[in-house]
Amino acid sequence: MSTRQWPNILITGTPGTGKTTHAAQLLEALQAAPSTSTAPWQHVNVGDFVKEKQCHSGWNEEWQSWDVDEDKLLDALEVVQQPGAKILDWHTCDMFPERWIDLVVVLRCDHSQLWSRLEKRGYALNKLQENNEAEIMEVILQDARESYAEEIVVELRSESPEEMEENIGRIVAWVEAWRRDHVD
Ligand code: DAT
Repeated sequence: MSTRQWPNILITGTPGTGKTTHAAQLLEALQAAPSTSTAPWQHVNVGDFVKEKQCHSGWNEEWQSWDVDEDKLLDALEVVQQPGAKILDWHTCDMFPERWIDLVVVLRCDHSQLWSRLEKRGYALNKLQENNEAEIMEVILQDARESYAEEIVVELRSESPEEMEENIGRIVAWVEAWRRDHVD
């Protein structure tokens, strides 16, 4: 049982599904809502964190990404997650200890829309194909369901600004409910 005063939220999904956009908007919404604004909310983009804290063993040319050193990353993040009120944003969800996370949001997107989002980002064909297939095969959703208790994993569609707004509202309401259940 966590002793956190505020929950940690993990926003995950295939690259391009909208994690960083959601995390930024969620941060604003939580900072604005009177019921949640007293917490020191922070958005932790884990990809950026890996780079900043050098939790990697070098640049992978083939995949155009850092090879993550999981032990280093977990050590560095242990301290960060500890007080709660963190929005973690990453495309991998099965690495974190279960006790760190109170809600796992898995964002989903139609694979052809995802392809064009990632094409705009300039991804190479191997990365486009890998991510397209991962979204079709629901890889992240399955990883989330295998790694966390069923009741804390929610799958949300992220194909339009309206859906994003609705998702943010749902997550803020969830945080309010978490506070009622755990602290108030
Ligand atoms: P991620 O962090 O998962 O890689 P992102 O937040 O950078 O994804 O979003 C990728 C692109 O898609 C970006 O141009 C914003 C757009 N996008 C994401 N979610 C969206 C949504 N629900 N509606 C419209 N556009 C969206």
